[in-house]
Order: sequence, then C-alpha cells, then structure tokens
Amino acid sequence: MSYAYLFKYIIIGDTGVGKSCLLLQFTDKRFQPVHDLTIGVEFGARMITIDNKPIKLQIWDTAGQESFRSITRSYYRGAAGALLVYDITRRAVSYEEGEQFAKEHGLVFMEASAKTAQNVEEAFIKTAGTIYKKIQDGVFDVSNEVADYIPEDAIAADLAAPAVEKVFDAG
Ligand SMILES: Nc1nc2c(ncn2[C@@H]2O[C@H](COP(=O)(O)OP(=O)(O)OP(=O)(O)O)[C@@H](O)[C@H]2O)c(=O)[nH]1
Ligand SMILES: [Mg+2]
Repeated sequence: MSYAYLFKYIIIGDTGVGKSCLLLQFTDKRFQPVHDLTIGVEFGARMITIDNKPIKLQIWDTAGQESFRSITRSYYRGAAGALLVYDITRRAVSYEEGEQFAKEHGLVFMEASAKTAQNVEEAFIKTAGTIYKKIQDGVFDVSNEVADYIPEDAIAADLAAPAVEKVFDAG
C-alpha cells in the first residue's frame, strides 16, 4: 500500500511499563497480559490517515532493560516521534506531575491503557498530527530524514542488518 509519508517512531521507557503492549494494541488491537521481555528492538507498522493522506507509522519498540541501552540508543536516529512511556498503576507519577513535565518540555501528554485500548489510537494519531503540521509549517524538513520515503525493501534490509557492523580496515 502506498503512502504519502512515512514517520518513524520510537517507544522508550523502563522495562515492564507497557511499551510493547501499547504497540500491540495499536497494530493488532489485542492485549498481551504476560510480560514478553523485549530483546533489543522490535518493530511494528500501521497506516493511518491525516488530512486525507495515507501515512505509514513505522514504530520501533525498544527494550527497557538497562543492559540493552547501548543497542536501543542506536535506533533513536531519524525518529520523528518518540513515545516516552511509564506505568501509571505504580503511582510514582501523578497525573498532574506528568502533565506538568509534558508542558515544560512541549510534549503531548496522555494517559492510555493498552489493556482497555483507551487513548491508544489517540496517542499515535495525535503525535502524527503534530509531526504532519510541523512538515506543513516547514519546521520539519522532509528531506532531512524526519519523514522519509523509505521503500519497504530498504526497511527489511535495515532490519536484517546486524546492530553492530564490523568495519574492515583496508590497510
Ligand atoms: N493494566 C494494564 N497492564 C498493562 C498495560 N500495559 C502493559 N501491562 C502489563 O505490563 C506487562 C508488561 O508490558 P510490556 O508491554 O511487555 O512491557 P515493556 O515496556 O515492553 O517491557 P520491556 O520489553 O522489558 O521493556 C504486560 O504483560 C501487562 O501485564 C496497561 O495498559 N494496563
Ligand atoms: Mg517490550
């Protein structure tokens, strides 16, 4: 299926906070009650429509476990959107604190549930809308890998590539 834009997203946050569940609810409309620890980085994609234009969201779900930090960092490059996820059931961050943090940093703030699907669509679509508007306003340069036109096979090749590439010295 063709699309007008491809937005790359990353999902970041501590382990077990629900990053993969959020992605699964968005792409497959289902909930995974058992914690399936993400190893390195997983990948999902879905089409959405903004301003009557088909937009593909290419979403990289990172492992929250500390030991994967150096790998997951290398996936931040070129991301147009980042979802910073934390667990609201642990009550470590109140609604007001979350809202205030977002306000100070100019972020979209939303409490969502991967279990009930509440606000899941909204979280992705609202951020995509913000990115889209920035492109229209010329804030984001589309030629500058913020919203790339990456062909499918290039993505597949990228996924198949090792996280760390060996560089051979010609000398
Ligand atoms: N009640 C509730 N539980 C959730 C929700 N999202 C996730 N969970 C629970 O938290 C567990 C862990 O969620 P994951 O999405 O696997 O966590 P993660 O952030 O991807 O963890 P890592 O891959 O280790 O970084 C799930 O298996 C659910 O039991 C939610 O929205 N509501
Ligand atoms: Mg995960």
